[in-house]
Amino acid sequence: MSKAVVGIIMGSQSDLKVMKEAAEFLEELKVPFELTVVSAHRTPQRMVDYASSARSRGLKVIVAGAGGAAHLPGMVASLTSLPVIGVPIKSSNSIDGWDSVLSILQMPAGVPVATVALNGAKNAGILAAQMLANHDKTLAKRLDAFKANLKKKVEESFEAIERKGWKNVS
Ligand code: RP5
Repeated sequence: MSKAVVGIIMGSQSDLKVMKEAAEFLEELKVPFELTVVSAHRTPQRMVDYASSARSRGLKVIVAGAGGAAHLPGMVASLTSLPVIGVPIKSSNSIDGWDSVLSILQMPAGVPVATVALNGAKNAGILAAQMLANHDKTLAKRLDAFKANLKKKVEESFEAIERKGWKNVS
């Protein structure tokens, strides 16, 4: 097993159903990562220890997801100079997701969190891989192949509509 270069963390195990999409993407692209639960509110010291040791442990990017009063990504960003990608999660304690989006998005100047869409963990995984690909040509090729496949799927869909008519495609 290679050493993790991405740290995927989340405020609760209940976030895993969303956050696993980041893990699945990184696994697909063969990017070594670690995944764990770190709660800003329930385990604040663990959050401090995790974030402040992240760079020296070899991590290059942190993907942090949380719902409701989502302080984890911003607090982690305050404790490390690694890039932090925040995933707002529509959790059981969330009003409608906006609470989590705004908590993660509206960071003060000097402490950025690259915030993806609500429940957008897959994009967080993609963005983490794209950051790493700046210094990894093999990974850049895998990302190019992923993008080419996105294009191919759209081409197949409009070709099918043109060929069969819109009423005959599902
Ligand atoms: C947040 O509270 C977590 O990130 C999670 O999204 C939410 C609910 O947590 P649980 O009560 O399900 O553990 O801190």
